[in-house]
Amino acid sequence: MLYYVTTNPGKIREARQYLGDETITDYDYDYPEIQSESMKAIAAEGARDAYRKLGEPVVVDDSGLFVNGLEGFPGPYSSYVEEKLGIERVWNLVEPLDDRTASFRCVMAYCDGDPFEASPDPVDKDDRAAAAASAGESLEEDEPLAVKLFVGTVRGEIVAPRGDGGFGFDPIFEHDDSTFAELTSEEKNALSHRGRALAKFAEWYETKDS
Ligand code: ITT
Repeated sequence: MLYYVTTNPGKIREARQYLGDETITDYDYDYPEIQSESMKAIAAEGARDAYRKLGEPVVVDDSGLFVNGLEGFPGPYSSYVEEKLGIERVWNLVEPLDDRTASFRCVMAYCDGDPFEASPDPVDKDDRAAAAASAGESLEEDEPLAVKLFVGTVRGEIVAPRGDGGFGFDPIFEHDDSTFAELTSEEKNALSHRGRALAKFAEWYETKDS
């Protein structure tokens, strides 16, 4: 069984829709997010931490909204911005801009403790070294647990909120004339950052041990 590690029920709903109920179990664990601007580093360290805690194969999904007219903000700070400002105020910030284009990005990190062929290493070595240094430690000598990363992105535009489906920033993210909140999970998965990352993951996972 594979554990999808998140505190966000919206992510679980979409992962279940894509992978099927029998493939994943949700694991409501708030893994510590390292301070980094790299979503790959955040997801990789999150997956290692969750695997160490659980001892079972895990997937961590770190996602963010990147608004081009705001130089990619909120990006890795998306969760904080959604919580503190809310999507209505994000729309208010973006509305006066000439460039309202944006993208969603999802990085999925898989770890099962096996030394399988990992994503090109060291994606996050600098971040791990910085995190260790700020904690007054040196980077462990041993090889870190292998992590495989899958990235999905989708482009769109920030618009006034529409629709009551989805979650998070979905009501203000428009792609092909619909906001993500106007789509079913299945329709969203067919286009979205998460759906694209899930497709890459599912293809790899199916053949992993063969
Ligand atoms: P976990 O870290 O526990 O998985 P989270 O909600 O904090 O949950 P992220 O850091 O990946 O997850 O998400 C950053 C923000 O982006 C957060 O406010 C989410 O609600 C939002 N978000 C993530 N995926 C989204 C999606 O598909 N559609 C809309 N908003 C999304």
